[in-house]
This record gives sequence, structure tokens and C-alpha cells, in this order.
Amino acid sequence: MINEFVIKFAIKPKKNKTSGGIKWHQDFPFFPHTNFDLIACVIHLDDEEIDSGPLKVIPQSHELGLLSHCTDDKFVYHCTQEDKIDKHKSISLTCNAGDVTFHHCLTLHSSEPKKNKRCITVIWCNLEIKWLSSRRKY
Ligand SMILES: O=C(O)CCC(=O)C(=O)O
Repeated sequence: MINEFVIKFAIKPKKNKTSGGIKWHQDFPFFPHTNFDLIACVIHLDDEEIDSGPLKVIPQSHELGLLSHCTDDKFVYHCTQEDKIDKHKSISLTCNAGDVTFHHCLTLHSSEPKKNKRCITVIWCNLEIKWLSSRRKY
């Protein structure tokens, strides 16, 4: 049961030109948060094709635990443990408008540069989910 949650909304219009691309990373290093009870919920408002630079995820990669996003002790915004990134297992989330995807804050994900001219918008919600003991009294 989900007892408590916090939602942050971010609308990410993908620009109307060939651009972008996000390197492989986990979301957790980007948050001021003390534990891994976080998931991203991505609401897709447009159809996305493979040339729209859709989100790519590596299923089960959250089981690797927290990976380094640093080079020489400096945060570099992407995972620097290349040997842990099994790109062959990645899947592209070519979603239709109205689809909603969820991924854990330790799931490795990325996106390819967008190659078509269509504007793609997603609503990105980062949810904090606390699984409270069923014995807790209120
Ligand atoms: O919008 C994208 O292409 C990916 C964004 C992303 O991975 C993130 O914000 O964590």
C-alpha cells in the first residue's frame, strides 16, 4: 500500500529540431533524498517514434544499486561505470499519447538525440513512496 507520496511535476517539451539525447544515468544522484523510495512516473502526451528520441531503460538495472556519476570526484550528470551499463538489454519506450511509464530511481535510462521535427511533451512526476508498516498506529 502506498501511504504517503510527494509529486513534483516537470513538463519537458522536446525542442522542434534535431537535438538532445541524455546519457545513461540513474535519477537518484540528482535528488536530495536519503533513501531509494522514489519512482519516476512519465505521462506521455504525444505519440513517440524511434526518431523522437524516446526514453530508453535497462530493465532490472535498479538491482545494481547506486552507481557512480562522478569522474575525479566531480559529478558529471551521467553514469561513469560503463562496465555496468548493459546497453544490449535496453528497451525504447516508444509510447503513444496517454501512455504512462514508471521507473525506479536506480533504473539506468537515457534517450537518443531527437531526429524528427515533432514537438514531444511529457509530464515527469517524481514520486516518493513510503511503505509504512501495517502495524503503525495513527
Ligand atoms: O527526456 C528525456 O529524454 C530523458 C530525461 C531523463 O532521463 C531525466 O530527466 O531523468
